[in-house]
Amino acid sequence: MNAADQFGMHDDLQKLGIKAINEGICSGTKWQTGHGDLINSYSPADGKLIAQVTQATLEDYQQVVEKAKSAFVEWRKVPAPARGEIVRQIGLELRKYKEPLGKLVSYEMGKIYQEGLGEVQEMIDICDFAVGQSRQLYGFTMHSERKAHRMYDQYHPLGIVGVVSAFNFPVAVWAWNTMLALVCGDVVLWKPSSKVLLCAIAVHQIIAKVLNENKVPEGVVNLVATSSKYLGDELFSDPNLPLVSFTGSTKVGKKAGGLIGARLGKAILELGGNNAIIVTENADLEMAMRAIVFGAVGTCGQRCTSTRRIIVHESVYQQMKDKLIAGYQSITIGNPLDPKTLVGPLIDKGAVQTYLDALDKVTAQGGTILCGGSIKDGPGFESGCYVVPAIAEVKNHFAIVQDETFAPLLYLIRYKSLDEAITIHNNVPQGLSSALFSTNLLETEKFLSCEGSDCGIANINIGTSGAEIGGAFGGEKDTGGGRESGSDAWKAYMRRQTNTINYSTELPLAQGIEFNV
Ligand code: UN1
Repeated sequence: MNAADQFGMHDDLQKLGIKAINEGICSGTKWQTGHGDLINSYSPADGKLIAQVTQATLEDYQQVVEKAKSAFVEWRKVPAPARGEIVRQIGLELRKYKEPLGKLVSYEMGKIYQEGLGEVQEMIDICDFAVGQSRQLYGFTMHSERKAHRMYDQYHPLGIVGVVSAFNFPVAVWAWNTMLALVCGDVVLWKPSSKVLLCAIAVHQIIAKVLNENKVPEGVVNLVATSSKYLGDELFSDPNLPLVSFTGSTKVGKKAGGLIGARLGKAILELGGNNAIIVTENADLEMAMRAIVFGAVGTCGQRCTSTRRIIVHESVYQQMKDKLIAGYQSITIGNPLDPKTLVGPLIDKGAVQTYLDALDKVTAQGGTILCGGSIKDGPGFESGCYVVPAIAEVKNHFAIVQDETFAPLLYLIRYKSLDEAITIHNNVPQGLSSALFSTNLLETEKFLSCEGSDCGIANINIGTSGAEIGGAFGGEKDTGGGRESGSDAWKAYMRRQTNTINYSTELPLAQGIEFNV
């Protein structure tokens, strides 16, 4: 019995409407066969072919864009709370499919089932958030400097929002963007990572019922399942997409940002992180250990928020190191669908090679591997994607430490003073997530002050990963500067307009200018 049968995956694929060969284009409720080659989706859990998808071509994409453009003209006129009602119903539908969808995320991407469920929960949470937001698309009102004048700003829908998501969050990233975009009156075109297309197809199968029952026009929520063989730069350069939200590597993000910027489009870039936790001499080391292990080995180190560097005060360094090594030794590695597993596979063999290369570089640059770093083989590990998470002692300036390795490789760095720790912390190109463990107010407040962490997310006594949807999510520097999800991130999905109204019979000019004609 293979892993899929053992954990009831076949029944779940059926529940989610996944067939042996799946159409790759959806405009809401209508599916279309892409004109490109078939693409295979293999599970990193057992190496088995799950199903195939007919890829969309550039021409298919262009047709979807045309349909989306017409749909936008209708959708923007639907009152925002009525758009929110559609999102509310999508949230209810996702609740019904939380288990099968969570399981497919786990099986197709490789994160453990608990994290697959967590990802679907993030989708549900952002639906609830967006429903409330649909009645709160507020602008400000201002007092005019002119008599009998009134000023305010308001937010209008933007148009087509392109969502280009990465393999590591196959469904949640779409939801953070799409639920806000929908209540804002935008239409969405989703290009998911070609490594996890079945998750995207399942999501569209789930929401089709709601779109159908509410007669949402075709072209409001679109899926273009394809790979870079057919579509990449064209999407970023497409002037029909006023906003593109891109999640992926800094390398690809810089190129995407350049192409979007060249046409003066708007971009939300969610790129790489190099997230650190500072552990001070006043930290609860047991709590810190649990947060670090979850942050470093969770999702097999493939979150952009994964913990990559631990900066530890010299007085507690040895203790922290021993605790972490002991913590790592207790981790169960195995099939992500097995409830006992804490660490599943990497996404594919290419990722395994990147991990091995990074470990070689650590040693070559003067670091020491303290534990882990091998490939798992034998029964249950036939896919060749399973590795043992590693801890290494390094210096922050090593080239390999400055880079994001998307794998479970954790660096230990020692410090003497908090100022030095913060300098080390900020001394990387990326700026996504960060944390400090301490019970000392002076230390925690300094870390959150303008002299502290330079990241988009800074936490105290919790880890770097697992952010709640209620906050704006994103980071600075090479992380790209975008914000999505909660707080006022919705504003990026709308165009802003300042209005001045004169209700007098005079025509005074601003700044007191006299201009008599
Ligand atoms: C990502 O890895 O692309 O904070 C996003 C977290 C998740 C999001 C991660 N809520 O870890």
